[in-house]
Amino acid sequence: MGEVTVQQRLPLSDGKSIPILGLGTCSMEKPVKGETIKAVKAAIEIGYRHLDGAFLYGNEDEVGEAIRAKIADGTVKREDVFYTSKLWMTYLSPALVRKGLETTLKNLKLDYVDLYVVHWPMGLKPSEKDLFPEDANGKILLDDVDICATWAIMESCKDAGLVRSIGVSNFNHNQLEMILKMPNLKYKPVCNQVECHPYLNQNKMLKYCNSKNIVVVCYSPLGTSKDPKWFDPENPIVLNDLELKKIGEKHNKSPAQIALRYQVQRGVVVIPKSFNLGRMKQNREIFDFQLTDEEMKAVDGINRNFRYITMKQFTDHPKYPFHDEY
Ligand code: WDT
Repeated sequence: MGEVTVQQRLPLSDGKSIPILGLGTCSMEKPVKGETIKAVKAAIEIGYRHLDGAFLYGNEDEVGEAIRAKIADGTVKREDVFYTSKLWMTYLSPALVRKGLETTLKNLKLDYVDLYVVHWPMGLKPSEKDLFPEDANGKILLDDVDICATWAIMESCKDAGLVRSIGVSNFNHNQLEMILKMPNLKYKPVCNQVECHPYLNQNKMLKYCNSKNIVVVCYSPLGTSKDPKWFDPENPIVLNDLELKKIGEKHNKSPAQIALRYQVQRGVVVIPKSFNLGRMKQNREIFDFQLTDEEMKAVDGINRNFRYITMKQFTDHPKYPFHDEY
């Protein structure tokens, strides 16, 4: 075990690379001031070199403070830490992309991010004040932005040195295909960050992305939180799965560790969120064992194409990504 394996990286199509394990930093459920600083510092201390954040999460100031503190105390250099941020839906129009990124950089007090992704292919009416702008009747204001036009500005942000790599999130394969077919495409998306876990294994998306040299980054690799905002009590619970339990017992590992190992072993980046030191450590103990081919197949076999993050409120959006099969 140790640093060499925890800090294992996958190559990106633009010549850079990404650590295969990252720490999710979304704590919107119950934001506690100072909690993000503490968690991110602890994560860096125990070997995490990849943090996944977003403007949406409202804590990039704390993430930035923690990274800067661990640089100042000599634990890491800036180039050792990989930070991902995401362009929020109200900033998709070409005139606002750069502003979205600059706001993130200002909150972080960093001069670049390693990876910047388009959080969703769906635009919302431009707003610097609301994440979900509404009209007077409380109806959410959608905006049908041309994602290729957004992408062209993402490219210029890379050329300006504000980001090292650019990617997308929650795009279906037709939306990815639209970007790849842009007549003046300068940089391909290096990744597509999508929900992925044993109950939604994304085999088709993974195969498509592999064929295009696009890395799949999987969010909610353990399933998702119980926040009633997006969790229905009827939902299945990945971590209670008997197959994962059974495989775990053979290796003296938890179902969570099996679910994470499954992803890294098939070349997928995982970014489990935890601000609990014990679980942050557990989520990192996945490089000292291997699943057999049969065990990998058995995990594949429990797929049920079950999505937790459906964004049901946006099914009428012209760019809603989940009407298509993948
Ligand atoms: C309310 C607000 C519902 C969670 C936002 C759904 C949720 C994006 C994370 C995220 C959303 C969303 N996260 O990292 O935990 O679907 O945009 O990145 S959301």
